[in-house]
Amino acid sequence: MSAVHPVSGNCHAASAGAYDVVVVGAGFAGMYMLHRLRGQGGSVRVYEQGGDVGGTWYWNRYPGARCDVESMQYSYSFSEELQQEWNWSERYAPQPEILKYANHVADRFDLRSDIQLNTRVDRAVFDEATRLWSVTTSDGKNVTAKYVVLATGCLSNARMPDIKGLPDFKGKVYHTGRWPHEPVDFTGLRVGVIGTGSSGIQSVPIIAEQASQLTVFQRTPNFSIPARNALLTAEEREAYRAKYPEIRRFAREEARNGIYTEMPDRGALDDGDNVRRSKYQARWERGGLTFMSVYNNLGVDKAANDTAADFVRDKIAEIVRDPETAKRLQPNNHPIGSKRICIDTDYFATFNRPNVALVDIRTNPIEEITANAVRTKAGDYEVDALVLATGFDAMTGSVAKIDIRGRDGQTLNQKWAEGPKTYLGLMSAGFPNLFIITGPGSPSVLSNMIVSIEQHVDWITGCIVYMRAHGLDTMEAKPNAEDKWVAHVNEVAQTTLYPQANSWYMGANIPGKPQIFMPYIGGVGVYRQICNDVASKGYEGFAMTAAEPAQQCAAS
Ligand code: NA7
Repeated sequence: MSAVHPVSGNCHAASAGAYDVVVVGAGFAGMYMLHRLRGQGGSVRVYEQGGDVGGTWYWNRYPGARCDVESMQYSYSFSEELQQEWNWSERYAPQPEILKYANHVADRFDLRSDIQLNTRVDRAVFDEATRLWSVTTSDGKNVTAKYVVLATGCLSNARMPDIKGLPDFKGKVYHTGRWPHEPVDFTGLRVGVIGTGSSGIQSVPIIAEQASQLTVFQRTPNFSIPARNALLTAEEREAYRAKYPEIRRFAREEARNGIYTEMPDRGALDDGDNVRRSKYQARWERGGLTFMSVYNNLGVDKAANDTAADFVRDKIAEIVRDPETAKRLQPNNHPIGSKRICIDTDYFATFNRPNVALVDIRTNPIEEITANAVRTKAGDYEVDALVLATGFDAMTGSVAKIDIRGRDGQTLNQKWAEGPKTYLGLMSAGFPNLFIITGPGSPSVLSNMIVSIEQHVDWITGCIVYMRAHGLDTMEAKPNAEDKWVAHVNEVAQTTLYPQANSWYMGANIPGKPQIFMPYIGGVGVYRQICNDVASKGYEGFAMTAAEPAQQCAAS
């Protein structure tokens, strides 16, 4: 006996191994996608390669790992009960607490029964005859799905650097993005950290406290602002909660980056030196990412940007006692904010410790790793353990690992060979009923990820419900709408200072990866409005086909 499925509107969902929706990944995006689709009563299967839910927070367990968005804002807003009952302990939640929250959400909303852990999706092939996706998983199983949602995360494909001799190193090697689940103790060891992005900057002060000697290998110095992390008091939490309706509304509709903060109405050059400096000083003391919103033109005007960059460079010189080390730590090859700005606890001060050394590998490159040392042009640095804080194949890396084949057998990797192409960051032409959450071409990593995740999940859910209500079978981006969107994303990026940095936003950290500015920088409020307008015009720019009679259920 077959039944019309409430979500898909077709019949296949009733049989085993046939789902309406397959979701890839059980991080914050995959979990909320499941929850929302459950609300529509559909059959959903989530596959997660990790041993538990949490996505990036499951993998990134390195010392000092915490979110750079304040915890009261880096949290789901879809459930009033959840946001009122969960007690964040610190201004910036540490990784274990965020993981605990993810687990709490999985239990509270009873999500686990539809999540299959320890299972990678290896392949997804669109069948033109049935208009279903055939999905192959790492346990050798094959299922079908009308829709596939890639909730694979933007910073989930950890990148091992291609350094000669690395496999011959005799000590332990750790990647920050694939940190072991057992405790790692560096006490008494000589440790080398390669990489000074956010993960390096967060972990260095903690590793320095344990290691007998820590050598930090820096290719590009980064701008970092003090986090000023602290315990949250009950009063602070209550004040936030009382204001949640306005905070969440602002983050969704008005903020550029999905974070509730003041919106500056002046440019940096509108103030004189003293006023400007005192404003930067106030933000430096407050701490956190909002340093960049002191003025409204730091991201677009180089002269304005220089004033903020100079301020931070001066701070580094004040904090770091050895002038040579301070100079090497001062970023000088990109505008502040054009690489994701870091926030830290005592990063620069850590270089005042007698057991910490900084090696500039731009002037003194790493030649190879030997059995017990990092060999640079100038000599060997003996180490017992290596920490690779070398980042991720960002935004496209995890999607590229899946063999995705759309119409005419075209793979997504072939289509994206010159850089990712999407319409609204949500779909790619030629790949019907395949959605991407926070994909390239959407604000994604330029925003508070949870705000962007919730927006995409709600939009995709609305779309699936619409298709069912209208008896529609497939939906896909029209090539011309996609081309226009790609051009728009690029055009907006070019009006900013972002493309001036060799960043992972540009794919510049991966040798051979096409250099295209991947996220949409128009702001989350503007972007949400665009997506809503598209939906309200009957999904303008998307081609939709009606279900064929053969697909209707025979008899019940
Ligand atoms: P990032 O920000 O990509 O940082 C990686 C760091 O590793 C960065 O300093 C790189 O230098 C350096 N790197 C990368 N490859 C090499 C090689 N081969 N040799 C030496 N140094 C290298 O990753 P994170 O994990 O720190 O942070 C990612 C995001 O997670 C962060 O922005 C937050 O949003 C959270 P480079 O700058 O490329 O010269």
